[in-house]
Amino acid sequence: MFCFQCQESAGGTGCTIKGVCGKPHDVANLQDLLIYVLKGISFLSIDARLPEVLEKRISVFIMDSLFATITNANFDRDVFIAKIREALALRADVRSHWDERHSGDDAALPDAAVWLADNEASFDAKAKQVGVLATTDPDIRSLRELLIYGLKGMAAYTYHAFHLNHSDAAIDLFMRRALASTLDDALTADDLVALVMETGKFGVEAMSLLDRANTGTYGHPEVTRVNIGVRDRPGILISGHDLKDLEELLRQTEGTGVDVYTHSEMLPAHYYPAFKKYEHFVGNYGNAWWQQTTEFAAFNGPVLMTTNCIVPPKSSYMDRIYTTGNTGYPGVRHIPEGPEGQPKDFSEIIARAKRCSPPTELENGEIVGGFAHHTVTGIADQVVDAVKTGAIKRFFVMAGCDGRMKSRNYYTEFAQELPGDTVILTAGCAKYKYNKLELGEIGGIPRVLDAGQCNDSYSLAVIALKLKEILGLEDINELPISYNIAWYEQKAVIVLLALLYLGVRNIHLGPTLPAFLSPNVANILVEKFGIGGITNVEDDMKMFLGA
Ligand code: FSO
Ligand code: SF4
Repeated sequence: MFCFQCQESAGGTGCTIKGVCGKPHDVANLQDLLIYVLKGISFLSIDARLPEVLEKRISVFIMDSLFATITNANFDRDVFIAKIREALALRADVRSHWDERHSGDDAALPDAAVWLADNEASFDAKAKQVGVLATTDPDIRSLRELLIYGLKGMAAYTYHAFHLNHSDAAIDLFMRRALASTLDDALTADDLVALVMETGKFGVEAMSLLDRANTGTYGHPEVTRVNIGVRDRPGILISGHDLKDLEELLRQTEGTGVDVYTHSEMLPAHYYPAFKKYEHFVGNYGNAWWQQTTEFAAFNGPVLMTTNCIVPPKSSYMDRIYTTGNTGYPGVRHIPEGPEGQPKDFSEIIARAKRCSPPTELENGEIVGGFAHHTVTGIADQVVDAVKTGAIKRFFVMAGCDGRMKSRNYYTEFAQELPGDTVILTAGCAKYKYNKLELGEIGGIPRVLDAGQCNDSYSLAVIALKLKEILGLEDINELPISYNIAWYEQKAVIVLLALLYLGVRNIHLGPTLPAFLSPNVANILVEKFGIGGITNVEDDMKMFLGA
């Protein structure tokens, strides 16, 4: 195996024996093979006239498969074997249409479009040959993978939108074009840089689509105080990003005597008006994904993982953790899709909860959030006044991810050291590094404004564009906003590419720069976009504040 798609890759270069995340080597290889077949499907689909039903099948399959290969989403070998079989069957269907317009000669096609096998041993053998290292030029490899990781993040967001009946054929077609382009040895580094930028453009579209899906279905997030304590009834803890799963769980638990708590990236669900009517929707339990092994043990009740990030479960709670959607872990019960568009059946989890003790209290009090674009643009005049009077000197976008590395304590310290006339704009699980600090307010505006999940980084871009408009600025970079972003997995990659596409310069990315950026590609990002890393709080503070 060779995987370097996340920030915690072994030695900062790549996992080669087993993932630091816990991904076994055979699963890593099978994920590579699945992506390889997706490239073949994409290649054939671009140049074939396909019936609408097949177009749809391809789009959904690509979206699902890319999402399943994101860091910490799915560790289940059987899932990937089944997906590879399904991919080969789908590719055969696409091929039959491709043949209608072409000579049908295999020799003219890339291997990804014709390679075939029907047993696991052959899958394992092929998987070893088609991974990241199959591209030998380090810069081309780096750009191809940057592209693929951006697509993975994009797919995660379109997946959630799709399940709320929102899709965009232009995004789906771009995904295919981008996947197929990674098979084309004639493309130069410049061509690939252009495609990476286009990925950012479609990243903005994907986040906007999901924003419309979430707000159109559940209302606009409102400023909300979220309880972080517990009650004395059994509970279910729901983690991940899927609001539809949460909605179905809340409906099915109503009146059962079982409470529902959010975990990690599900926290922002509390900001949506549609979920406020549920009296048994108690609060948020715990912190960011990486602390789950201790927090899930203490929760005492069942846990539902709707998306990444799963840490390999401890035996103490292995029998009460469940996966759904694109997540999976061997030996963990998976809740399947409901039949023919019906809701998923969570009755087994609810029955399990009733046999459990209430959660052990980890902390108590409240945290505040809900500062997505609708809320903040609603108080834009107040914000602009605060900027004009100098009450707010600078905003710091500190969105992205949290993670295990001790070096991430930098972000807590950075938030603490920021002067009192600055405001943090956050989204994603990065917030857990500072969302429980007492950082105060400026004229009634909290100094940490949480927009929501990592996909709600879109809101931060909308807010920036609105401020630019009100202040009559030419360029988004003239705003008093600095970007100090923490990344971990591929959703953060698409957020980064989206910000670059929107013209944001001088983004600082930490705690380390991606291992998949070759020195030359990293240089391109530095020269074209002013991307930088982080050093230490004191020096970075001086650099950001121009002191
Ligand atoms: Fe975090 Fe995990 Fe939302 Fe990611 S929970 S790390 S960028 O999946 O998606 O912020
Ligand atoms: Fe390693 Fe990250 Fe890949 Fe897991 S996802 S195998 S930790 S690089």
